[in-house]
Amino acid sequence: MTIKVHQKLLLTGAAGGLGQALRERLKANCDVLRLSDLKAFGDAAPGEEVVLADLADAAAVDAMVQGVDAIVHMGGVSVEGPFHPIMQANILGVYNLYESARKHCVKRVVFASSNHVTGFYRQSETINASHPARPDGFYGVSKAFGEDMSRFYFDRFGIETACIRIGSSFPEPRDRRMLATWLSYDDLHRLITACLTTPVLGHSIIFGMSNNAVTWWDNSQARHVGFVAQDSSDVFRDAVYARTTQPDLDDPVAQFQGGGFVKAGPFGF
Ligand code: NAI
Ligand code: 15L
Repeated sequence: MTIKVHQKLLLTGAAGGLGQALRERLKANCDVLRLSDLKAFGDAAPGEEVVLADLADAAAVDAMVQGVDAIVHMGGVSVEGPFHPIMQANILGVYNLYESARKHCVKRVVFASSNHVTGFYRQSETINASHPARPDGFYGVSKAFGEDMSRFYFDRFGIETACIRIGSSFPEPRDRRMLATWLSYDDLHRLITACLTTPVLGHSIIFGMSNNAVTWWDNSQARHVGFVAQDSSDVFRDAVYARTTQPDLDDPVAQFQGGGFVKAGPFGF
């Protein structure tokens, strides 16, 4: 199956953890991969372009987007923290991105949303894309904003977006919670590929997870995307249990899907 349906693809957040994991993998999806981040991260290799841009800078974002066919948007503040930096990168930044996409007729975006849009659901609940957002902090609120902004640009201008509510995408699950939320890098790439290649994407919300035995999320509303996870956290289960202790079930960290994010941030407890 060919996965190369775009000539020039933009990857934002290219210097970050997922950006670095996707850099080689996404070359199979395009002729030219344009890489962008706030900070310098080295020179372009063959088949690559590098365009540095602060997402909060409309002119820089416009130059970053001009000439691409589709966008994989990984850039932004990726953890809970004070509101202002989150607002600049994730709220103003996503507005700048969609305005540039509209002006330059980019018709498909894969947006790195987060499980923290719904972090205040309990670990005993199974939720789907129709459940209302219950963000667990300013970061989760900013991702919920990105989902709403992308929905508006779909309804008004026909720009299709997949909002991937990524669980925990790291080389391995780091704790017991991540046995439920883990998404392997290869499955992340498979999911992005499915979002880029499915004939009709529309505006879709998809929980980004591998084929884990324990899950809190139901992706049955995203079957049209055609993503089938091939990895599973289950192979790490024994090792994770061996190196971690039973969590305190009275602690909100163990009660809510957002884990530590439900107590993080600038408030103090
Ligand atoms: P990361 O923090 O390693 O990478 C984010 C990148 O965005 C960084 O290289 C940073 O320099 C860049 N960035 C931050 N502010 C920017 C700005 N104003 N302008 C331009 N670039 C800016 O995060 P990671 O883990 O690679 O995540 C990538 C995306 O996926 C993020 O949007 C994150 O919120 C989302 N995500 C990641 C998860 C994970 O498990 N890794 C889980 C859920 C969501
Ligand atoms: C996220 O949204 C973060 O970007 C990432 O660093 C992880 O903490 C992840 O969620 C998670 O919930 O494990």
